[in-house]
Amino acid sequence: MAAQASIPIFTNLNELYQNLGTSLNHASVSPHSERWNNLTEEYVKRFGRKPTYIARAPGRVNLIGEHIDYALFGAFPAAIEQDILIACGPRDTSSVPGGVVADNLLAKYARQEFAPSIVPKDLGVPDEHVHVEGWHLDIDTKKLRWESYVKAGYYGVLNRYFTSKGALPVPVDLLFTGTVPAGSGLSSSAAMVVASTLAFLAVNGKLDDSSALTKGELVEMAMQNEKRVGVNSGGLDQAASVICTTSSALYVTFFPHLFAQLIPLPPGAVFVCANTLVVSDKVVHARTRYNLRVVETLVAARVLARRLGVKLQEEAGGKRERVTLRVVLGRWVGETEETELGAEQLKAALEKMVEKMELLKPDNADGEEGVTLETMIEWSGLSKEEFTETYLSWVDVEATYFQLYKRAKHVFQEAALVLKFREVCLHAASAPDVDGREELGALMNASHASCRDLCDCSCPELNELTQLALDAGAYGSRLTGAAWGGCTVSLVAEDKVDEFIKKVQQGYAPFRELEGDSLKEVIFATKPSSGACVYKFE
Ligand code: NG1
Ligand code: MG
Repeated sequence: MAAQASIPIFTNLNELYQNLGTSLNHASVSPHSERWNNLTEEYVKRFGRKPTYIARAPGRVNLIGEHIDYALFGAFPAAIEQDILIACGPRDTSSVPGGVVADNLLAKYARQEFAPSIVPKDLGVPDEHVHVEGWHLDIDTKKLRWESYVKAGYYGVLNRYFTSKGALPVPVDLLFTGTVPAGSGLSSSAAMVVASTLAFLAVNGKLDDSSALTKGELVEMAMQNEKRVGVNSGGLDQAASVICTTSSALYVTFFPHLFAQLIPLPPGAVFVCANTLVVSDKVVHARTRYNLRVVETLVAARVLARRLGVKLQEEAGGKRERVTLRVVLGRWVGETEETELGAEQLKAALEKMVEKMELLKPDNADGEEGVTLETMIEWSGLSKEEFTETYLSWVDVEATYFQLYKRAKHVFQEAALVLKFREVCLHAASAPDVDGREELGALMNASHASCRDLCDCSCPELNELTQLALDAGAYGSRLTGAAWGGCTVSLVAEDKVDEFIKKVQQGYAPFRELEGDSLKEVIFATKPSSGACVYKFE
C-alpha cells in the first residue's frame, strides 16, 4: 500500500530531479536545478556553512471531495509541481538546545528565531505522542504568521522523539523558499508543515535508519502538527503532499485508518488551476468558516444517529462519543471491523443515506434550513454543558444558524461523487476505448454545485471562474480546497489547453492585463507531481 512506503531520501541530485519529473510550466528541461542550487548558495551566504539537508513538500490540487476528509470520507487529490523547499543544518552546539533560526528567501517573510521549552504537560491539541511532560512552542492561532507552520512541524518531532532527560534536539538554521501561492486552496500550509516536519526529523537524525517513519506515519504526524495552527482540518492535504507520485492521483480515505491508493488519470486529461486571486485566510476566518463546518458536520452526525436509531458508544455504557458521519453511516448499514465496506457497498450506502437527509430538516426552520444553537443542543439530546464540552470546548465557532441538513447532505453526496470519480478513472485505465473525461467533468460540476449550495464554501469569483471555464470548453470545473476564494480546477482536453487558457484569460477581468510568468502564476496546467522527499548532502 502506498502509505507503507518509506520517505525517499536522495543523495544524487540528478536522480532527485528525475523523480520530480518534467515541468509543464517551464521551458527548460531541468527547471529544478536552478532553484535547488540557488537555495543552497543563499544558505551558505546567510549561515556561513552548507546545509546538510533540503526537505521538499509539494502543494496539491484536490480534484474532487471537498470538506469531507474531517468526516472521514475519502478525497481525490494530486500533488502539484509547486512546492516548499527548506534547506537545513545544525547550528553550532553552543546555541540553545532545539533553538531555531528560520529565514525565508521571500523578503516579506521576516527572519524568525524561537526555541521550545519543556512544560509539565501539553498545552495544545491533545496528541497521543505527548508524554506527561511536553515541549511547548508559542503558536499564534489568531493571526496568519508564516513561522506558525514551521513551529507546527517542529511540535510533533519534539514531542515524539525527545524528553527532557534524553538527548536534546539540536539547534537548527533553516532557509525556506516556496512556489505554492498562499491562501489559494493549493495547500501551501500542508506543504509548509510537511516540509518543516521532514526538515526537523532530518537534522535530528531521525530519518537515518531503515526503521524511520513510513509515509503514512509522516502523514499522521503532519496532520496532528497542522491542527496546532488552529484549523481543525482532516488529512487530505498532508496525505497528498506526502504520498503522491508523478504517475497518478491519489484516492485517500481516513476510516478506519489512513488508506491511500494511487489511481491513474485518463490519458489526454489535463487539470488546469486558475486562481481567483481572492485570498482565503483560513486561520482568521476559521470560526465562521472552516471550523464551523467541522462542528456542523459533527453535530449533524450525532443528530442523525439519534434519528436513525444508530447506537452511540455512551448508550452502550462507553464514553460520550464525538461520532463522525462516516461512522454513523457504517453503523447504520451494519458495518463491522470484519465487514468493512468496499467501494461499491460504500457508494450504495451513501446513496441510500442521501435519501434520509430530510431527517435533519427542521419543520420550522429558524433560518433558511438552519437551526439556532438552542435547537441544536435540544436535538443532540445532551445538556448544554455536555454539548459545550463535546462540540465547542476545543474549537472556537460562531453562527446564528447552524446548517446541519445542508452540511450532512453535502458530505454524503460529495463522498459518493469521489467514489464515482475513482471508478471512472479505473475504468478508463483498464479499457483503452473508454474516454471517461466527459463523465469526470460532470462529476466535478456536480461537486461544485454542492460546495456552492450546500457547503456554502464558494464565492462569486469562484462561481464566475468555473462558468468561464465551462464556456471555454472544459469538461468540468470546480473550486478546490477549503475555498471561500483560492483556485478552481478544470478538466481540459490536453490538445485544447492553450486555447482554453487564452479564453479564460480574456473572460476573467483580473487576468486580462497579465502575461508571461505573471499569467502562469495564476492559471496553469498541472500534472501529478511526486510527494515529499529529502535530499542529503554528502
Ligand atoms: P486547504 O485548501 O489547504 O485550506 C482544507 C483542509 C483539508 C480539507 C479541505 C477541504 C487544511 C490543512 N486542509 O484545505 O483538510 O478539509 O480544506 O476539502 O486545513
Ligand atoms: Mg491549507
